[in-house]
Amino acid sequence: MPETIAITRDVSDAFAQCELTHQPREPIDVGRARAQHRAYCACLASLGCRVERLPADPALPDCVFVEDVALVFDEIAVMTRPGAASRRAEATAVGHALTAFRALHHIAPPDTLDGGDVLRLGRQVVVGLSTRTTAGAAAQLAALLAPFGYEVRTLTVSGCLHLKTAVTQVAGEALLLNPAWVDAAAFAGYRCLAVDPSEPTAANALLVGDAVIHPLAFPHTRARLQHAGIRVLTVDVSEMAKAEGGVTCCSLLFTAG
Ligand code: CIR
Repeated sequence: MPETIAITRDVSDAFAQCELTHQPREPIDVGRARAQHRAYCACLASLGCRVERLPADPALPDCVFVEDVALVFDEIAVMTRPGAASRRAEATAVGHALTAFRALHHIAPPDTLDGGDVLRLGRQVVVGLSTRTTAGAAAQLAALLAPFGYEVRTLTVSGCLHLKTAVTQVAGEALLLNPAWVDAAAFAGYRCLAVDPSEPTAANALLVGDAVIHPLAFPHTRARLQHAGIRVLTVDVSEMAKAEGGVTCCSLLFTAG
């Protein structure tokens, strides 16, 4: 079995100054966020990942959310040019770490793309068009991936920050989604599980092998996942949630190749 690498980055001293789009600013306990992040890394390690922890940058409030700055495919990595200008400098350290594993390509300006808007389903890549991600970036990604046989399509995201706030993969043929934010009809051939209506932000789950990492805060959706036969490991990410982050956004997972 090829080893799964998990690139992560520690929580910035400036985390409380994170970008916010849909939520009001709430006090963030940076010490607690760090403890939660350590537990998240330990959870990844318990599932067999080799966790690489990049140091935080005190000038980059959102640097813990490494998912948004890069996409790692089996063949290449793509540095994304995040939609929030405050986040673009996050790419330097992550790109440097990725050069050990993949050839790097770049989304060119003026287009922007956040990794949280990219859902990979085998050779199918779904790109959410959001406040962070442009149609031009999706077209650039399609051109970069075409030589490797990936098909890229777009879906408009509304009501939430990223496509993967609304839908993630939770098993080989199963997705978890919030039907208020994304239409299950867009995912023909997949079994679509809905979040519990009382937990609208519960669709962000991280599939690692045959298990799913899911926030502790969503017991009703967790029960739905378990009822569907999915093994769930919970992590407390309450402080990440105050920054509009979830479980996918804190790591980049890929095989060493
Ligand atoms: C932002 O607004 O960019 C950060 N505060 C949260 C990013 C979360 N990323 C993700 O869900 N992929």
